[in-house]
Amino acid sequence: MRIERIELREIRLPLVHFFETSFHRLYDRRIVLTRVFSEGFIGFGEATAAADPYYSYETADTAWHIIKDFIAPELFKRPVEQAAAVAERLARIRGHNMAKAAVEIALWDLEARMKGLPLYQWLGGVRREIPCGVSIGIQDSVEQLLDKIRTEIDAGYRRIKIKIKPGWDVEVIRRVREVFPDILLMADANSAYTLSDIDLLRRLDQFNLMMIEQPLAYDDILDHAKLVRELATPICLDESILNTDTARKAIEYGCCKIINVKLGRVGGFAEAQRMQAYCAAAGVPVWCGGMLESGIGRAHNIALSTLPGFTLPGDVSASRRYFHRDVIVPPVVVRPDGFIPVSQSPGLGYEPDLEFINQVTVRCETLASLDFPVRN
Ligand code: OSB
Ligand code: MG
Repeated sequence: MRIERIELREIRLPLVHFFETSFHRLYDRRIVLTRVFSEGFIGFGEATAAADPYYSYETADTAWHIIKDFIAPELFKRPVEQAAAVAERLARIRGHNMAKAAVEIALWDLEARMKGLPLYQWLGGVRREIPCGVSIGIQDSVEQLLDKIRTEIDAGYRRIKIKIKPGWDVEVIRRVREVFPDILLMADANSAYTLSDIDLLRRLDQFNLMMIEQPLAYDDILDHAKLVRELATPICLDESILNTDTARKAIEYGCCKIINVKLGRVGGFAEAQRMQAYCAAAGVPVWCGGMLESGIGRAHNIALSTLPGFTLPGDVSASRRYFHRDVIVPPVVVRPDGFIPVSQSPGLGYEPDLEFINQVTVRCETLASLDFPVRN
């Protein structure tokens, strides 16, 4: 494929409800969308970087910079044989996985459209419906949290994840368990604890949690191995797993029992496929994480969730939980049984709503190959 143009576009979308994690409270999203043009086809992607560097060092602005100044020039040099080979072409750029993924996943969409196949099939997905969980942020009160859990259970979601941080942990989970003794429940700390909190973390064992996600530092794996040995509850890693090699080390050194796979964090579909295959062979379950994506990133997450190893419900939920209006038509809808049926249309399976996207765009820039110049 000869890549002719890459369009970068920043949109802003207010969230239906604020989303609070151990590192910030968020009211709206700044999202960088990508469009890749080749041979009359267009592929769509999304950078999962947030506006701020609190989940990872990448931001919407660093993604823009890295795509514009390094990724696009590299891809314009010569044709890419296939989407699966793009990550290798970009390997010289260290880190910046979300920037890389924003372009790579668009190329997978483009390639699937060229072949007339649904993206999930082109990726080797095996599921025609995916089970959904939800991630519920820290609230102003436990009552508010209980209300939200009730709403999501009633909507059909099959697993509830709540965010925790020091001061919003043991007692909150105790109240949740009193009211909902049987639901599939887990907690995500987003790196809010250290090994000195071990006594507190041990107390979480009494709540029959499916897992505790990323309790310790974002760049740690080894301290997590100590925690794995101290707790009965399985530890899942998110932030600290950046590629198959860190996944391999985490598994070999006993740092986690489960891995959350996010397309942005691992640099795209090729690496995510490799990681899920490695984890499947090692007997480690994986699930698809979320980054409050717009419908475009959400559709990519649905495709990822159809791969063989993705047996646990992910953080892939309905558009309406996040946005009053999504950037795709139709929006992502979760059935009352808690599953999303996977679209059988070519590519992403959802049509980007270009008119609405234009309305919410705050900046747009087209990067062009010298062979295919355009006026900006
Ligand atoms: O840690 O999984 C996380 C959102 C933003 C950044 C990090 C995380 C999350 C979520 C929300 O938990 C997942 C979603 O609903 O998209
Ligand atoms: Mg997480």
